[in-house]
Amino acid sequence: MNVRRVPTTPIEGQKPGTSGLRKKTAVFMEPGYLENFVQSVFDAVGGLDGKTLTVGGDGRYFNERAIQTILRMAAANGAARVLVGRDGLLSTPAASAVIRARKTDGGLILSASHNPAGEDGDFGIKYNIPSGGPAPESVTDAIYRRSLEVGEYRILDAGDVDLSAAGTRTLGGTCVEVFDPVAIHAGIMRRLFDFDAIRALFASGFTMRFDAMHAVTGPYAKAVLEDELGAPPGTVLNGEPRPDFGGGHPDPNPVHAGALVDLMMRPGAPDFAAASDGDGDRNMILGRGTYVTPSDSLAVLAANATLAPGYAGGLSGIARSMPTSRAADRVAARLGIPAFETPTGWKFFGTLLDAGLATLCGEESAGTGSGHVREKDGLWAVLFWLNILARRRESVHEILAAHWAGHGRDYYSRHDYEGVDRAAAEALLADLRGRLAELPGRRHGPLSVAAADDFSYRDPVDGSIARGQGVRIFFEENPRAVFRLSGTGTAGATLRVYLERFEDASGALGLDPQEALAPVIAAAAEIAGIHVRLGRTAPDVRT
Ligand code: VG1
Ligand code: CO
Repeated sequence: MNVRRVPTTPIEGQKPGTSGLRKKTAVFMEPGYLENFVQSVFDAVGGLDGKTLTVGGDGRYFNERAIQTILRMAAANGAARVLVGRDGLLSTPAASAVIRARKTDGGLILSASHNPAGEDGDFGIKYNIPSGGPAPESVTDAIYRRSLEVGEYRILDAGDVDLSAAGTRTLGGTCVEVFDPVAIHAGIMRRLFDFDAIRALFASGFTMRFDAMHAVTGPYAKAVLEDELGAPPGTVLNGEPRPDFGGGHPDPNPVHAGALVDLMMRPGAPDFAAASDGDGDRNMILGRGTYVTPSDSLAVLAANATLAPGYAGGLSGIARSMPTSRAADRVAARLGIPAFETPTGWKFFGTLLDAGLATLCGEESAGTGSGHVREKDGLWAVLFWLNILARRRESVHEILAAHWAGHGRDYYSRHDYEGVDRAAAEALLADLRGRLAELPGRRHGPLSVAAADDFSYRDPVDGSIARGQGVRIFFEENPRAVFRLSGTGTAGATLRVYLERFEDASGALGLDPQEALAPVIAAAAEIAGIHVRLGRTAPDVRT
């Protein structure tokens, strides 16, 4: 078979954001765009000669076409072997698990996570390193630099590889191994959690709904929850992956998974519910009449971790992203283990996990995970909760209330202003950064500013530094407001405002979060001039 060398020109705007490269699907489908990025990855990691790669995606529109292109390019670049999930499907955590279990030289994951899919939607691709985690900035920068200078890409003149059944095929000199995407991941879950206890919980009549949102987790959730743990058929909702995710927005939050939240707030609701995102790395946790914020979820998992066999020996440390509430820090302090605060994005947890400094990690955006893989893992979090529920035999609400009664409550909400003018949003942040020194001492309603900074992080393992990771405003009375711009959008800009306030165990623990946070919300809007600068009076999404 013939290797073609096709000239390629640098394409504007390939700098990967918080998590890989994301663009409109139409951009990825432009001749040479995907190819330029893929060749840049291969070149930036020192070529593919004799190497083994893992490839799979969340099943969105263009998933299989992109994989066929990547396979031909991997073959033309001399790869020895490529592992591909059947039908080209692999959730992000499953891809991480396969890279680790099979010790491949990294992998390519095709996903734009929770961003809507389809011809008019978004597409994305990211390279994960051999540890199974997202590439650190040193690697993404090298890929970006290469994408600006790469002169040609190599591709094999060959037909499509059959991905519809497990088995081994050859493509030029490369072995393409198609495998069952569910098995490796399910095997890890079986070792970490008390499946017998969870089976007994379902057998006792415990009811649950898992909303896969027509994205990649459906097959994983059905195999584990229904087939293996005995949850009745119908427990998994929207379990068939579709190229357009059923026209939905698979972001597991109270707005985009609103139907599930409504179901759980009605009389006669199931005991437990969860939802996952497009690529299966996030989770939303609900109990009957109860929404668990992702920050609280991380804290509850950490406080109850020893109930799960995989964590029975205790935790080495807990890491959270900076905008995540400080609830997990309180658990770490109680357990006498270190707490880490990292910038937004899972890649920052990798070094801590590799070094064994942290066992559990979490982000306020509904990502939780542990050292079992190097990505956040939606189904893992759901099984962890089920393990805790099975062992404690209390409701989600009771577990949460007991947690607050023991540790106090961090009232928390994230306000997103979506699709705003990029220049206006950047000006808002730049202006805030310019005024950091003037803010302390200022009063805003009942609150006065104690300190303000722009978060920067020094990785305790490799010493790398990440600056400008978000403006933090601390108030005397303990609340905190954080401002940053999303790095995962593809149109305009999204301003994220993270708001929190702590109430100790003797305080009011049962307030509505938006009411409890009202003074912080008002102070944040005033300090940043949100309404004037963005022309918006309210956020689009509150989580
Ligand atoms: C968002 C979340 C962040 C998460 C990232 C990728 O980033 O806030 O916590 O790590 O998405 O998650 P941003 O820059 O838009 O705030 V996923 O599920 O898209 O891989
Ligand atoms: Co995701």
